[in-house]
Amino acid sequence: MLKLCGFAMSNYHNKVKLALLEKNIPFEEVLVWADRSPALLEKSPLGKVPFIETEQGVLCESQVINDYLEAAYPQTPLLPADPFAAAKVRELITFIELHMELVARELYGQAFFGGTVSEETKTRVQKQLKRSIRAFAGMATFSPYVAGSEFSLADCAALVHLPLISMATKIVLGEDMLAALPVKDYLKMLGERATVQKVNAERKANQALAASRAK
Ligand SMILES: N[C@@H](CCC(=O)N[C@@H](CS)C(=O)NCC(=O)O)C(=O)O
Repeated sequence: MLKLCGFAMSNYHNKVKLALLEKNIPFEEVLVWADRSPALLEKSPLGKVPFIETEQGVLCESQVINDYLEAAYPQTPLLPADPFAAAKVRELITFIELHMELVARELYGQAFFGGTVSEETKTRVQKQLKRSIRAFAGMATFSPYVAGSEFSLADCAALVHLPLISMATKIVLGEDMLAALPVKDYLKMLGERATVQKVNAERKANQALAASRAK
């Protein structure tokens, strides 16, 4: 059976987990912390999670994994059949991750892990996010899903990344930079799905486990 390896506090882990659940693909979840151990580096060259283990071998990078799942398990498609429409969904995912989450990630040390971020970094991140979020606002439809009328892989990404971007910018920069978008209503709507409830409940349990390990 396919194994999803990582920890449920990770947004990228949960992006893949949500796709697996939505597509109803049987999988086993294996707890792997991003500890940069030789065993992890053998499976995931940068020591990042998630990765999956398949009968053919190991795959890392969440979007590569979700694209593989989409191709290998065509049931319950999470991308439109039309190639251009599918590319538009992927375009949105790239925007959310490359231009928003990866930028906001520079704030996580201060926002969530008791660190500090320099004023120079805060200024740079705020400027970049302002530009990216303005672009995202013109691309995301929230009608009702982030890329249109159907639940898609873009929702698997948006569900896990948008709350972190909101929280990190609010805590570190003093303003939720997504506040002008209908993100709260969107997340509430997604929260009605059983798959999302499972992902969120297991994220909280993993957060508690991580906190108890840190003591
Ligand atoms: N581009 C990667 C990002 C994965 C990622 O950053 N994972 C984090 C956890 S949320 C991680 O493993 N961090 C540990 C590290 O960077 O050493 C993906 O899409 O899978």
